[in-house]
Amino acid sequence: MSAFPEISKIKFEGRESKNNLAFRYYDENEMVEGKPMRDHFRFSCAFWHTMRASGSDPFGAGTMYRPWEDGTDSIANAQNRVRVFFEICEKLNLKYFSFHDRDIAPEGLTLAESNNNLDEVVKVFKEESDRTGIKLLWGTSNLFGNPRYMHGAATSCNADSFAYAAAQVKKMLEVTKELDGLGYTFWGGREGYQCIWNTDMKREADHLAQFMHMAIDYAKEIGFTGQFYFEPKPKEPTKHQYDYDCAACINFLRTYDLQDYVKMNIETNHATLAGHSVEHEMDYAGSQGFLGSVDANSGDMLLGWDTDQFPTDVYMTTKMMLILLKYGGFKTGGLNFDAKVRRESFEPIDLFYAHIGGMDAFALGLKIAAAMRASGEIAEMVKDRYSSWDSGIGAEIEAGKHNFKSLSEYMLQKGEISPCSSGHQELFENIVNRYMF
Ligand code: XUL
Ligand code: CO
Repeated sequence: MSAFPEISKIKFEGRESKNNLAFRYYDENEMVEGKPMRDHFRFSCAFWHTMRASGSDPFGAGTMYRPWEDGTDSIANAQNRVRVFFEICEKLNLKYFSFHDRDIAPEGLTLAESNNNLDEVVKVFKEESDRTGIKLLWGTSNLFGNPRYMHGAATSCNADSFAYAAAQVKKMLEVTKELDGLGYTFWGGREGYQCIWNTDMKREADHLAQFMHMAIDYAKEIGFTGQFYFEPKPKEPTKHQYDYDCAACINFLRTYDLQDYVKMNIETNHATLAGHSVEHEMDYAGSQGFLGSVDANSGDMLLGWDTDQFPTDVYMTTKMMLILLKYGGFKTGGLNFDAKVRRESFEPIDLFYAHIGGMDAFALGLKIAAAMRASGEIAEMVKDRYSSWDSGIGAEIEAGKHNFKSLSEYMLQKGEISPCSSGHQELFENIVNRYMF
C-alpha cells in the first residue's frame, strides 16, 4: 500500500518549471564532464532523519505527522516503515541510503533480542533493495543513544561499554555485508570528553584505535570489502570530540596505522562547528588522499549547534562540486543527505520538498562548477598566482635541488625578492559571480 498515492515519481522538468514537485536542475541522465549527473552525486537518503526524526527539541515534544506509523515499537511497524522509506527514495530518485542499527529496529531487552529484531527488519531492507536497486551507501551503529554509552563507547572508562559497542559493530558489519553495503561509517557520538580532571586522554585514544582495528580485522574475516569512513565533528554531544576535523582525524588514522583502511566522511554542519567550511574540509581531505564521502546538509550561522538543515546555498554546492571534480569524484562514497526537515515542517510532503531542493542545489552547483572548469579562467588565474614555482628557483626547490645553505647563497646574491602580483581576491569573487548568475 502506498503512503503517498498522490505523489508520482519526481521528474526533471527544467528551470522554467513552476511545479514544486519536479526537479528544475537535476536531470539524472545529463552528461557533465563525461558522466551522467546521477553518478556525480550518488545521492543517499538518511533513514534516521527521514523516518525517525520526530521534530522534538529540548523544549517540546515531537511534531511530525507520519500517518503510516501505528505508534508502537513493534517489528511490524518497523518493517512497514522500511517500505514507506523505499517508496520515498524511489519517488525522489535517490539511489542510495544509510542507517544506524537502532534507527531501523527496536532495541530489545538483551543484545540477542536486539540482533534478532535487526534481522527481522533487515529482511525487508533486502527485499526492497533487491526490488528497487537502491543500495546501502554505508551502515553505522548507534553507539551514543543508550545510557550504557554515557561515557562514550570505544573511549569509555567502562570496558564493558567497549565490549558492547564491539558486539554492535560486529553485527552491523554482518548486516552491511548482507545488504551488499558499500561502506561503514564511524562517527564518534560520545567519543570525547567533558572534563579533563576525570579523563585519561591517551588511554581513550588508544582504545578508539584498537576498536577500529578490530572492526577492520572482522571485516576481513567475513569478507566485507566496503570502505570504512571516519566522520569528523568537533563537539556535540561531548565538549571535545576526538574526531574534531579532517586534520585531527587524518592525524589519528596515521598515528595508529589506520590510514590504508579509512577515509573521511565529511559533513557540512560539522565542518562549520569546527570553525571551517565544508569546502575547506573536502579540499584538505582530498589533498591528503582521504576524501571518501559527504554528509550533505547545512547549519545556521546564528545557531551554535548541529541543525542538520537541507542544503540550498548554491555558492556552497558550487564550491563542493568544484572540489569533488578536482579530486576525481566519488569512488565508493556519495552525497548522503544527513538532513532533516524543520520541526515546523511537519507534513510528509515536506520530506519531498526538502530533498528536491537539496538535489537541485547540487545539480546547479555541478553545472556552474563544470562551466568554470571548462573555461579554465579561474584555474589559469590560480596557476598564474603560483608561477614563480614553474621555473627558475621555484622549480629547482620543488625538484629537491636546494637546501638552506644554497638558498641563503641565492638570496645573499639576489638581495631582495622579486615582487609578485596582487591576490586579486575581489576580482576572483566578481568572476565567480559571472558564472553564478
Ligand atoms: C551526527 C551525525 C551522524 C552520523 C552517523 O551529527 O552526523 O548521524 O552521520 O552516525
Ligand atoms: Co553525519
